[in-house]
Amino acid sequence: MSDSLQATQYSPLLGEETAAHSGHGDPMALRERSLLLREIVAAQQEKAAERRTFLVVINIADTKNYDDIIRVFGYKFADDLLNIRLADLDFIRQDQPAFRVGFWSIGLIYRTTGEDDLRYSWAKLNAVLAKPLICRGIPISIKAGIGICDLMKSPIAAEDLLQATYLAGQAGAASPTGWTECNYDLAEDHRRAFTLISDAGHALTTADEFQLSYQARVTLRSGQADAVEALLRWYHPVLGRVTPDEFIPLIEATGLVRDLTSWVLAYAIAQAAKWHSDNQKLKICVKISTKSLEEDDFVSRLRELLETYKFPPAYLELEFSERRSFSNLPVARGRLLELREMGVNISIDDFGTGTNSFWSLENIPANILKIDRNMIKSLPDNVRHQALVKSMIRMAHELDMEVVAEGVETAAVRDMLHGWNCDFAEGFLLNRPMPADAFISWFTETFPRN
Ligand code: G
Ligand code: MN
Repeated sequence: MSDSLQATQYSPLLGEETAAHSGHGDPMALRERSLLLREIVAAQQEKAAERRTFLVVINIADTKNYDDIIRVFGYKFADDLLNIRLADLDFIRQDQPAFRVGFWSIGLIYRTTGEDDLRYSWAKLNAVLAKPLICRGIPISIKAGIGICDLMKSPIAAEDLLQATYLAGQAGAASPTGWTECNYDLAEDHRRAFTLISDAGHALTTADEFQLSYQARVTLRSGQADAVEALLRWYHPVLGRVTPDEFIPLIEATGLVRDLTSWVLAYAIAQAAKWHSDNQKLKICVKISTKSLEEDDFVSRLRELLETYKFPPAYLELEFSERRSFSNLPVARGRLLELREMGVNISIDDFGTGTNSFWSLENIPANILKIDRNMIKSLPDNVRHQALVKSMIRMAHELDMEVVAEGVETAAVRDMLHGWNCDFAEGFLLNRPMPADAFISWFTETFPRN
């Protein structure tokens, strides 16, 4: 009971009370989102050829603006601000009801008969949203955006449509016109992301959805190879092969990243231990999410794994991407130092692509530097990259680090790197990542032991 009372007092989107106290004319009584969904379904079924029907979502400000305003001025001010803008927008309610879509977002169904009409409406809406906003004498800068969806052309479910149009509204804030059309691909992307997140937990318990592929690392000085990188692959039963670039960030946003990291480490170490027992003493490199490193028991779990498989820590390398930040650097640093102390190798992956590579060098206690493949790929015809890579190698050596070049695809690039004293190379020139059995037969044949 008191909940709904509070909502009326604190959310101007619900109308009456707050609008009255802020004193800005007739309040805009917004209807609930569930009612808008019903309207969308009804509109999708209309077959009136002479009329066009749109779903319009107006984001009065983006969420960043909203957060900033709350932080600096507080809720009451934010409510007043919103009421001023809602009063400006009152004209849109003349022909149709408006619905509450989010904190500072409203949705409506807009029906029109002609293009001119349409253009006029968007222009008028934009003009209102672009008006300077002054609240209690303070000019406030917020960026509005409009998302538009043609309901006559939209084949997907109402809820997905609303989500996609809301996202279009966010994109609208950045577009020169102030609005963008709903992008079904975006809605499709979100559905796909949701499927992947929902299925990841189960996939970890099945035998072969997640798999490791292996790619060798060659020592440029000798032409021999004694290290291998384990690369995670996901073969989804419906979506097929999904790349780590797609699923890792999704899983990192959930608690599942812990299970995934454990899975990868267990499989990689078990596999390498087996190769060791077959007298193929390879060093194994595994990429680890910075999130996992920050788990309290990361080091103890790893220690346990190494003991279980009697695997020497010096044959393990953990890679951390410089693109991913650590949310708690002192903790992460402490863990990395502890790992180094145990004899585990630490590398900075994707080096040269982050926004602050010097920061990584200064703060990540790594003994290996992996130069990102985008820098390597372009070497033959990019003199700036040549200068950068040469300097990176020299700098890493001065810092007592060894250097790996990723994504070496041609002999020309390999020779260039060798000439600059780069220590190791990985890439398609040597081999494409392969499943364990295929990899080890290829490896034994390519690098026979004398
Ligand atoms: O930066 P990271 O270690 O996450 O990159 C590994 C990915 O790079 C793997 O998915 C692997 O398939 C891919 N890869 C490995 N070698 C090459 C190469 O020579 N060229 C390209 N384009 N990709 C490569
Ligand atoms: Mn890597």
